[in-house]
Amino acid sequence: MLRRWKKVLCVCFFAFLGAGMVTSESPNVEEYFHVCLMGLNDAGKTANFNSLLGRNFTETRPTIGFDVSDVKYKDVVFAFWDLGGQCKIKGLWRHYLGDTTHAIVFVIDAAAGMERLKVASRAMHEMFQKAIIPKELFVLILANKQDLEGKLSSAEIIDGLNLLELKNEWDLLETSAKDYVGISQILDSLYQKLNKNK
Ligand SMILES: Nc1nc2c(ncn2[C@@H]2O[C@H](COP(=O)(O)OP(=O)(O)O)[C@@H](O)[C@H]2O)c(=O)[nH]1
Ligand SMILES: [Mg+2]
Repeated sequence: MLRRWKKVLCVCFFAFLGAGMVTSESPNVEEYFHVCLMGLNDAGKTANFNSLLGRNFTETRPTIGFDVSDVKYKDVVFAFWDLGGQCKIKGLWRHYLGDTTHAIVFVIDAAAGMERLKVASRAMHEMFQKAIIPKELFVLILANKQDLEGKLSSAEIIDGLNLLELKNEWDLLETSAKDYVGISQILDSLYQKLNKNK
């Protein structure tokens, strides 16, 4: 009888050990990155959010509160946060960003003209100066609405946003949420940056 129990215990022990080995050798659990969409009202945050989720971009409506959805890309998951409201409620951004944000996607309406770009620039730099955004966060700028006439060039946006003054690492992509232009590059750019830094 005792022998039988010893055998059972032995089998359990090795089964336990085996399970441990399988766990340690099995692929990593998917990496999870939080990405916040920011920018002035009407820039196209929600439209890009929809396009990233494969929805029709016209499903946009003024975002009330916030929306969050996961997008799986390669071996990681991005949780995209779409903040409602505008720069007027900048005070909320600090809480919205929290300590767990890995990257910011700052959306610009490239077709709204230089005056509007300057407003976006002031809002963005104010956030950085007040140290709401930690220096190590990657910032991806989307020059959105590329499908529209009279859009500013990327060089004009880099200049108008004073991007060269940013301490954070940044990149700029031209997108059209309407035509799904640049949408997969958003995921690729974030993947390259965040996966490398992890
Ligand atoms: N033509 C065009 N319109 C866009 C694009 N992205 C957003 N819009 C429109 O711009 C307006 C504001 O977009 P929305 O995503 O709600 O802006 P948000 O306030 O930044 O979330 C809506 O009427 C959208 O349909 C785009 O890439 N091209
Ligand atoms: Mg919105």
